[in-house]
Amino acid sequence: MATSSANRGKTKAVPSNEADVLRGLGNELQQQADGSHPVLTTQQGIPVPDNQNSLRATPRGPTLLEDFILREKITHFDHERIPERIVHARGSAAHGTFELTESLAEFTTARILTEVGVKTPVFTRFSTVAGGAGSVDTPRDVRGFAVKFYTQEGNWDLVGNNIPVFFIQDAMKFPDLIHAVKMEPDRGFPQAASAHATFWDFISLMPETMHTLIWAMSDRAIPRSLRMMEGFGIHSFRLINEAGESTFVKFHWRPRLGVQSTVWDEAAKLQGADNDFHRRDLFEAIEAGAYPEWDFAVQLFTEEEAAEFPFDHLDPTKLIPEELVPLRVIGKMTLDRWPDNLFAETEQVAYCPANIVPGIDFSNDPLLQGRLFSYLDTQLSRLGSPNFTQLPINAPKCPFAHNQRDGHMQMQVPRGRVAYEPQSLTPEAPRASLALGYRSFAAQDDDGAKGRIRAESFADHYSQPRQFWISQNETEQAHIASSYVFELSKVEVAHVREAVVGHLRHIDENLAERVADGLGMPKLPPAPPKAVQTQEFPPSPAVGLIPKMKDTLEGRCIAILVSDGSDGSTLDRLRNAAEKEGAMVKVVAPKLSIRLKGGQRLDVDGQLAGMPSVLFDAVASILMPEEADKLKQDAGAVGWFSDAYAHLKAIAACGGTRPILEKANVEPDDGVVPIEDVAGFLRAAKTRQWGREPGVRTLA
Ligand code: HDE
Repeated sequence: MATSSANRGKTKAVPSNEADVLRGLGNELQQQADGSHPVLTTQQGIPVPDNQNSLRATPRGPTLLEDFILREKITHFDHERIPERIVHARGSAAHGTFELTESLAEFTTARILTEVGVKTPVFTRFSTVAGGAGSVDTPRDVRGFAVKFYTQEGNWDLVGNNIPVFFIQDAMKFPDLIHAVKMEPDRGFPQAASAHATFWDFISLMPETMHTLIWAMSDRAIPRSLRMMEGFGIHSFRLINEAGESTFVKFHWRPRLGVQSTVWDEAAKLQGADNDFHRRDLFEAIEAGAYPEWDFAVQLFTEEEAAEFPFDHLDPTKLIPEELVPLRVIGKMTLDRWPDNLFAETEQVAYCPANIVPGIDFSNDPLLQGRLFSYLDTQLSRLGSPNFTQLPINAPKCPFAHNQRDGHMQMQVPRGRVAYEPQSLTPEAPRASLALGYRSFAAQDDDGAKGRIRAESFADHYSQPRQFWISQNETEQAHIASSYVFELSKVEVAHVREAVVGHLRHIDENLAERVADGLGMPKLPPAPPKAVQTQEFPPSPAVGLIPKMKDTLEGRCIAILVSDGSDGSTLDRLRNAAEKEGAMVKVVAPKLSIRLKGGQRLDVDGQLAGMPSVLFDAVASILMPEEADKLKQDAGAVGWFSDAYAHLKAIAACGGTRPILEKANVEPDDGVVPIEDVAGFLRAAKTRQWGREPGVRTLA
């Protein structure tokens, strides 16, 4: 596979297959076009003489119906859109590789999990769930984390999320959940937001949502970067070994850059500053050669061990605490190539949890079982034909042979008279192989009668949310309580707000009190009845977020504000030191081109008004006093500093900047340092100044 560095800087004039065709024909058109580019043609290959004017009867007369060039162009344009995904419509993706570092041969025959050192191509798509394809990147939402492994035994899709549990226990409830969270059908808003009545109405009536909900109210749902998110396969799957024995497995992705999130005010402002914040961040990192990497890890456990868990592992609203079953890192994924074309790849890729390879099998998780049906079904209407598996992004990269024929948009030309089995006419036609073929685990399920029944072992809805809550530090708890307040404050129906706070009382009285107080409730609403007693689990440090932030400048982006008269050597010193530690640096100024002290011209990366500080992890400023005095009058410039301060970022500033800092109410603390203290600034830029928060924000 070509690497990004090999591709960087090259612009493709024509899709490669088109170029091949032209070359293959030794087309004269190539020569006519002076060899530097091909001649523009219609889809039928007819050269286009003029791409500006349609064919008219007279210069001012009507356009002629016979203008096949115009008609073809407009017709194609009219059909360029396909239905967007019903969920996960907004996505960003990249190519890369997966490399196994530890073999699981004891547990599975899957070659992708047994052949150490083999590099398997992958295509990974991250997404928000609720918003449409054109919605923003930074709403509060669960993120999709879908990986297609093009293995030597066929495509394996691990279609996961960045939160390890899901809202509901049964696929039957999925359309209801999604109808509730999407924009309300009569008014068509809000877009990409869960803070509205229908979502919380559904939640308030479905106690099984409580666990995923508390994760979604944490800062996990407002990630800083797609590169800094964990990924989870959520459901239990099975691994099957040579002897046909099964071991349960949960799959995890761990970002090498550590986990990092934004704070809510920052996420909200990012929606205005840059719709494409996450997509751009992923693109820029890959283009810069800072390839995002994740460790791949598994939790392995037997049926007997599962029987001892104080919850049912087949219930997707439950996770298996790492303290109970530790993670075993077995591989690494690196994303190193941006797609050539968003539509052909990111949009047309079709993930499906049912795409699975020999040696891996499903579990009886009822949510997983429903998913096994839904994805292919939706893809048939989204992509319009069962032949979507022939699209380059979906086609396996291993040899394949089948008897599926015909259908809309058949791109292949299958040869021969045989498209069935058994047959005796064509010895080389494909045949099923018991030895190599996929075999389902011969599970013995014999624990009750048929019926529309929810297992009793699925009835405990509050113990794990409580465990999550008590595992958070003070800052994380304050953010969680505050997001409940924010979201519920947008729900205009009092009984829904009260019902949710009632549920929170089963998780933690203090949480319920804080949310009730934030909403101005005169007294705590009653807690609803619950089916089983809440169990008291010990805290699970692994579910925390702030402790998983990494003390590094890698993946961080630092802005340096300069203007006319700024000292170039101070700028260089800071920039070099930051870049040396792996940070990306962008120079910002009131104008796109400035004159440094000494008269030297500098073209900067962005203009101040278009580069608000929410786009950066830390900011520095090198301003002459007279420039700072001017900027002091500009609310945007003052906001650049006050936002960085309120979002708990490190700030380095020269003496000249002081007037704006004062106006922005930036007060000295460990994260506000003089520009000369490069080491101190870079140290502070690796983290957020959590201790500053009580002074800048009222939290629940
Ligand atoms: Fe999905 N989900 N889902 N989902 N899901 C889709 O498939 C569905 C669920 C996830 O980047 C759809 O091709 C049902 C859990 C991701 O293209 C659809 C249920 C998890 C993506 C669908 C679930 C996911 C999807 C929409 C409950 C985490 C984006 C378009 C039974 C483990 C994949 C499409 C991409 C997409 C159905 C629940 C993850 C409609 C019925 C749980 C990452 O088929």
